[in-house]
Amino acid sequence: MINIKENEKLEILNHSCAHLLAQAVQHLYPQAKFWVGPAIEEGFYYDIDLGEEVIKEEDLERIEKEMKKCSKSSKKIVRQELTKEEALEKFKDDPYKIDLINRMEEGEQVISCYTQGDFTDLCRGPHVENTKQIKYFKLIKFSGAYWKGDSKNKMLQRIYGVCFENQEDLDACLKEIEERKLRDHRKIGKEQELFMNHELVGSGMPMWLPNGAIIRKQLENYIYEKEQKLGYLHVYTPCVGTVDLYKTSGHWDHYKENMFPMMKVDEEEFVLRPMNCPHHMLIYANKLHSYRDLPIRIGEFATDFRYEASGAVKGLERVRCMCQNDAHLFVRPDQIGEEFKKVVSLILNVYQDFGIKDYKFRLSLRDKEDKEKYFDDDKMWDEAEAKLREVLNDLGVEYFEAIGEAAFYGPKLDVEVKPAVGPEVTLSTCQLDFLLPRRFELFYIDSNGEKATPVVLHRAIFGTFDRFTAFMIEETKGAFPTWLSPTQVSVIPVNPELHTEYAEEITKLLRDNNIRVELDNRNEKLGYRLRETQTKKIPYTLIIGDSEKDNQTISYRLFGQKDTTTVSKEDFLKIITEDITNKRRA
Ligand code: TSB
Ligand code: ZN
Repeated sequence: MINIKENEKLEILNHSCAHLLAQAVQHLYPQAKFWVGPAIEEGFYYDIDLGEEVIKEEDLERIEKEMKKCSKSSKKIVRQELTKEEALEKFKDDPYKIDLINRMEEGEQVISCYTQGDFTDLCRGPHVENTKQIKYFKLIKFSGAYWKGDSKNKMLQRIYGVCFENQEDLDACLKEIEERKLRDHRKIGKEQELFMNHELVGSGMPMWLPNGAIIRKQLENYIYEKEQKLGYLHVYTPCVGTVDLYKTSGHWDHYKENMFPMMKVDEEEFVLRPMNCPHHMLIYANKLHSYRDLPIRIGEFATDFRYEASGAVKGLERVRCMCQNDAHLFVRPDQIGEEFKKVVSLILNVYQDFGIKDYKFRLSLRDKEDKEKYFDDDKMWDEAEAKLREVLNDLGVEYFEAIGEAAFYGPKLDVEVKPAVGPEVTLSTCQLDFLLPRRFELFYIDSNGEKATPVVLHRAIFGTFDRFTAFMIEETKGAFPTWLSPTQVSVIPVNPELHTEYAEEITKLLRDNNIRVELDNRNEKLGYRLRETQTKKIPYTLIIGDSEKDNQTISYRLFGQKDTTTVSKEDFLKIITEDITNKRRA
């Protein structure tokens, strides 16, 4: 999809279209007050206060019609520059604009506004010259958006749209948006019964249904085996800790707004844990370590709870209760580079197994000004960031930098992917931490017999099983490779009366060989049952009729294909086992 922000002409056009939207809304809702309407990567939006009114699906069409009218009226878009006083006077009845004007520094900027016919908006511009140039647009969706993104403020109505220079580009974009909606893991998750939510459990607390649980178990087994081979030591720890534990780690001071509130049990104060690092630090400290023992890699599939804003929670992708594929690697300073390299190799190796190709490495750094979010020790941060850059340059991976995205305890290398709907998210992460080992007074005995402080790498390859599964659902559009498919084989006797016995024999054979198989001998038409294996996206469909029964063979069809292949039972077992071992898509 075209990134509007990377194309100046399109950015101006989309921003102008936001004004056209505002003009149309003003015609239809005279009470409307406008906050901001920027161009974004995927088009534009406008945040609007409609008083008591709430936008509904059918309103978009009405607004769009009015926008077409405004466009056709061919009004010149005229820029006017104002002093602050003039601007305050002009917009005196509009508290939102007054807020914007007051935030502009005296003398720092020229205050400008743009007028098209009966509509004037405070805006830096630039814009196209005439409304008739804004022709190929579409309103896409709407949502609530708190004023200034703060849930304590009023909820405004946000309307999104896109605008292009010609019909073909608009059509191509709309087609992609439609396709993305079909890929949305929330939609597929419901259709394939992978997970569900219930208001009695709570927002952002998905429950994994049997089909989803199979996928998750496969992911767990897969990564556990890889980590075992790499010398990780897996542990189980409780998903609560005392407030004191999180005071020691620094989470209480720097991560509190992401945590669930404290609960008191007898005299102890507990929190649901947002991260597992403190528990793993204590496990490290449980034993004396020599420099020869390092690196020590402590892994856990660990449940965490985080406060995410209710508007931000999304399916399995952004949850409040999650399970990290976590590990903390305790290393000597001279081992940082090598150990980091191993983590990056593991990430790349896993992505290859899952066929993930579209991702970006992001070097997440602190925001030096933000003393609240980040632990205040410039020297430590400078050292950690320089070291991480050095490691990345040695590795030769391409990355971009993002200020203010680091963890409170150190800089990170994050892997970003783009979900079907919504902004980029982080999957894998590898983080460099000089802080927590100090706070927990961890040490090992170095080669001189002295106490030395280890460095910790925090890493999660899948990120969380939740987010990774959401991503895989979208990558595969729900047609999982055989090894991950909840049902791998559907056995269909052509005539349930005549062929069920042989079909049952095959089902048992497959089940005995650990293949996830279902027998569909319902009294339904063959065509109906075959279609269902396609909607369920089952990799292998076996069609069992007279010929198969007489010759003791199997005829199979792969998902999405029409032709049928006939083989012996032994050969079929070989084919599907190989498919599973190679993690191939059928
Ligand atoms: C890697 N202490 C480290 C850990 O040792 C840590 O917690 N890092 S994290 O904060 O970056 O989280 C790890 C991963 O969890 C992220 O990379 C991301 O993939 C995933 N994640 C974070 N928040 C959520 C959420 N709300 N829902 C689902 N997954 C999430
Ligand atoms: Zn950690």
